[in-house]
Amino acid sequence: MSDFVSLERRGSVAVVTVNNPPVNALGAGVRQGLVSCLEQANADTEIDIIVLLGSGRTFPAGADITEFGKPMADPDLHEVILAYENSDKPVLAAIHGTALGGGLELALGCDYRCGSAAARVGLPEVKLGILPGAGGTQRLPRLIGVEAALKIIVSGDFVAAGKALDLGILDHIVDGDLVDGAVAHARSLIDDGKPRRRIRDMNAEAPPELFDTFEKSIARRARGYLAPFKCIEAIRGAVELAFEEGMANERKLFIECMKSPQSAGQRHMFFAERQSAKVPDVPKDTPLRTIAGAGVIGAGTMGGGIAMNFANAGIPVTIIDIDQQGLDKGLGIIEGNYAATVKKGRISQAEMDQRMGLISGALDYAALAQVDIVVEAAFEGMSLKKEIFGKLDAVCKPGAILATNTSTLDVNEIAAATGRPQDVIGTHFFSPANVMKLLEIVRAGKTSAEVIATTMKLARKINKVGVLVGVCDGFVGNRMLHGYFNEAQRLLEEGALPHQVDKVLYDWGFAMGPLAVMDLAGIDVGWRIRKEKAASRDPDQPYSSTVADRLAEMGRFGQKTRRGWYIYQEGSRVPQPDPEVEDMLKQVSKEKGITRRDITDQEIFKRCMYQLVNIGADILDEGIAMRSGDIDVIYVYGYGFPVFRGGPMFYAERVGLKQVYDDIAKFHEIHGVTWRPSALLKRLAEEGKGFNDL
Ligand code: T1G
Repeated sequence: MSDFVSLERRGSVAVVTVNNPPVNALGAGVRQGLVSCLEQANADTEIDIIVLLGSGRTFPAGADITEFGKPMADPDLHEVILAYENSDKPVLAAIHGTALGGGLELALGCDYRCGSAAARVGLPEVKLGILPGAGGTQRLPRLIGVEAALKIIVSGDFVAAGKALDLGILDHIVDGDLVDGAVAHARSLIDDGKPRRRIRDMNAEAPPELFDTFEKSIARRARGYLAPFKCIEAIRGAVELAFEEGMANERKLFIECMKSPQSAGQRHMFFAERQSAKVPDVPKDTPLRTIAGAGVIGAGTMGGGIAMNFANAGIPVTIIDIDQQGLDKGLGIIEGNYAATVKKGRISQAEMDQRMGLISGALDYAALAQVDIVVEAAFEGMSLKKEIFGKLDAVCKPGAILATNTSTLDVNEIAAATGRPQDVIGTHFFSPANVMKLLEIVRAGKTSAEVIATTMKLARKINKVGVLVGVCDGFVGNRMLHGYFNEAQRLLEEGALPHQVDKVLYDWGFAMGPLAVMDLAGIDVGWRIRKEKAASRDPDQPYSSTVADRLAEMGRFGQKTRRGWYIYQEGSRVPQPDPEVEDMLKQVSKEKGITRRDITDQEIFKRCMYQLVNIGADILDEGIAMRSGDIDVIYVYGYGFPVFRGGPMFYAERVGLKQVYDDIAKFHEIHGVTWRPSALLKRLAEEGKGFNDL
């Protein structure tokens, strides 16, 4: 018996229960308890069979990730699984919640596995930059076949109970109470004289070309990653080596991945994402408002995507637009998006119909009188937004949350256009809004704790990663992006070319380089915002144009005009260098008296990356972001920053803030005010501290 594992006897069935909330992670205490309870059950002559399960919300969801990098206390997970595999009496794993990683590997060490209908299983270690290191790459291929195991292990995706039964991971689905059902099933296994079944004794067979084919099939989406390919190598061992050799090979590859900077980055992201959901100054017991109905202002690209999020979460949503034509067009695009998803087999026609049934359109704001939240997604203009919020203030019921999808404007100023600023908040979605995971949630000066807590919770409900930030120009993501884009353009004025700059960031792991991103987002979008801001700020202040503005003035708006920094062939999104752009850059350098020079890839990398870090440090210093990890989550989920690099702030931490500061100080000397080092960065560098020490 231990604090973490209990043993109960139900007739001739021993029930071993793991109790280590919140997810029954297989920490040291659990491992010790599992072995001692097994010994007791095996020593008990009354016992015929052992049932293993987890208490609370789930079967063990893996090894304890917080133990990684620390000396491992005995017994390690291998020994625990071996003990269960060699148990004198048969063992039935009874799964509910999520049996993941080491948890599923433990279950694979048992003779039989049953589960509740809502259970899910998986080996998501690849998402932590590692691989299943307790026999998963050896036992799963033996149990369900190599191809199916490759898909599960390399994707890291969870498998629902029904599918797990079809694949043979589960042998039986339990209806009703899990413990009672599992004990009854255990008795039937004994009564039916079911044989012991050790997966290790089974064979894994596959044609050798399967692994090469599979590797090719993941090459594009696993670009830059280490772990997916190490997973394939380990599973190949299950086919080509004897069990023990395959286990040793798995161990070697596991340690290699665990020591990799990639895994450090991905593990950082695992915890940073969970931390980002916490708002220290909003108490856990803050009352939440019910969100049973939503409204969206604007049936454009963003409005349509936002509405789909609500419908996907089962929340009825009404879209308001200024005219029927706009409304019909927006609803038509939504229908088209769903039809494309049905075609890809990701949702059924019935699910599409159900979701479309939750989306309605209207021209009159009165249709929003009873909704619980409205998200305004109209054109990015302050006067228009104020007008809209004035109307919402007049028609929406007391307690309705009034949210704006602005990506740059002052949410305080928008809130001031209502008599209820405490109910106003920013919900900055990313395009395409029904796909991108990030939701930058902007707390304004008067936003109430209830509205913050409700919106953070809603983000999870609509399957977003919500990160809370303060109000400033461009909030966190776009403010940093502004510096990053501008530095890329300065590099172009000094001698670099668009494809050179983009290749550096792309090869490092970004989904796209800065110039290709500008072409995708639309060069004209930033241009119009910059012009509007310049006009509203100081009409007499000469507007410092960038080379991007020169492109816009040439009518090169990016992919939408098939000309931007690159040229795009009809129907293609493949960027091709355009000599006309190179000529324009040379012209601008000449006008600015800049002698163009060869610029190294390393300088390009540092100048782009350290703009993100330096501005990120200012944002932390100002309290616009609560944690450096929040900034990392924003960049990985919103801006295509490679997850295996852990985010810009984590990356800087790994380089060492002293080194980063010294490089920035040098850039400041050479390139001037755009490189004024962040005061926080300077302080941490001098004190030999990191962002995590904050
Ligand atoms: N170890 C330690 N803490 C964990 C944990 C784990 N494996 N999983 C979750 N937590 C913490 C988490 O940080 C949070 O803490 C709380 O539990 C609730 O989590 C040898 C080596 C299970 C699907 O990768 O995917 O086994 O923030 O907010 O949304 O091969 O957690 O409250 O302080 O995410 O309901 C493999 C990781 C490990 C699964 C639940 N296992 N976990 O999701 O809650 S590697 C995984 C999840 C391994 C072996 C290898 C999810 C979840 P706090 P949560 P949730």
